[in-house]
Amino acid sequence: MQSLKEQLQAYEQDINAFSPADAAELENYRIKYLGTKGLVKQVFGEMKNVPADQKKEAGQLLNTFKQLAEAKYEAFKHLQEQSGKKSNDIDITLPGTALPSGTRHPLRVVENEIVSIFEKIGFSVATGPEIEDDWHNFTSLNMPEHHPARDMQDTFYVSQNPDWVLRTHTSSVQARIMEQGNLPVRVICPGRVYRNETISARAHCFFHQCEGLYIDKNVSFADLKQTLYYFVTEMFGADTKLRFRPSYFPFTEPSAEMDISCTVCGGSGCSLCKHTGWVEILGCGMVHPNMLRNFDIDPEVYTGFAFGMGVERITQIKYQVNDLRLYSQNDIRFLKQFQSA
Ligand code: 2U9
Repeated sequence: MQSLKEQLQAYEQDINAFSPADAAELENYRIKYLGTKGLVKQVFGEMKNVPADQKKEAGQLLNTFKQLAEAKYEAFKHLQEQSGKKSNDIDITLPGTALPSGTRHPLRVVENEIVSIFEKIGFSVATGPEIEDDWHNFTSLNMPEHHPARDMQDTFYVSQNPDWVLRTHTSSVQARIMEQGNLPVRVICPGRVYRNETISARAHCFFHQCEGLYIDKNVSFADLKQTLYYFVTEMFGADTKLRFRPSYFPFTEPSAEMDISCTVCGGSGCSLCKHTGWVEILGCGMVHPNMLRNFDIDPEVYTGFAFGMGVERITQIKYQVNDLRLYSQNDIRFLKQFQSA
């Protein structure tokens, strides 16, 4: 009986150490232990030699050994079936399922391009709050109490506090920059602005601006023209022509509106340029001396220029998008035409 016990202990150690690398090794295990001439059958054959008073204990030992041998086989068989099943289900040599990649919003594409052009010549990006106070959005920008831009039909006021508005331009950011008093100033201010307009193809209650401000010693109108010339040639191509027309803005003097030669028809006339050959893209001017004084900057020592453009306007010129509502309707057929992320 002792020798039977020792024999079974040795077999059980082998079984516990067994780990088949593949189905062939598992099949060899099955034949060795569970086959018609296997070890389980052999040791059960030994029972005829066990004395009667030890047969019960021997039978228990033999059944435990048999159950261990069978359980080990079933466990590895199930494991191999599962892994075999998985590998049959998926053919890993097939091309992957392309996940649709997103695209950047066209206004973001254009804003990024505008900003990067000015960053290349030393401008830094400045941002500010979209809910602004009266001082930063109007008064500090030379727009006195009864300026028409303050009218309710143009501006969204916050009902909780009449001093607060949804900013009508990103000029408020430039006002905050000037307030800090760190000179020189060379900033580009992109952002969303709000106007109390009826929504249509040509007008919207919010849109996006990029305004720039450069304040230093000896800044001239020539610097403004050269800077904007650099911008339009980078944005619309080296052959782009530009012209300035006198205009008025409360925060600049002199003020001008700048046109570029039509990028669609090259100047011969089309619907984009309304058959004039010229397309207005921005407003600009020298910073009004009152503005500098509003922020304790001596206009006898410092001068500056500023400009402002609508991102939707630049996008319309670049991509012929003629309905402002398309930008906020989340129509994937429109959006997916633009730069992949
Ligand atoms: C400060 C000083 C000067 C910002 C300027 C314009 C001209 C301008 C419009 C163009 C189309 C806004 O998007 S738009 O509707 N802007 O024409 N903006 S000069 O001048 C400033 C701003 C802040 C402290």
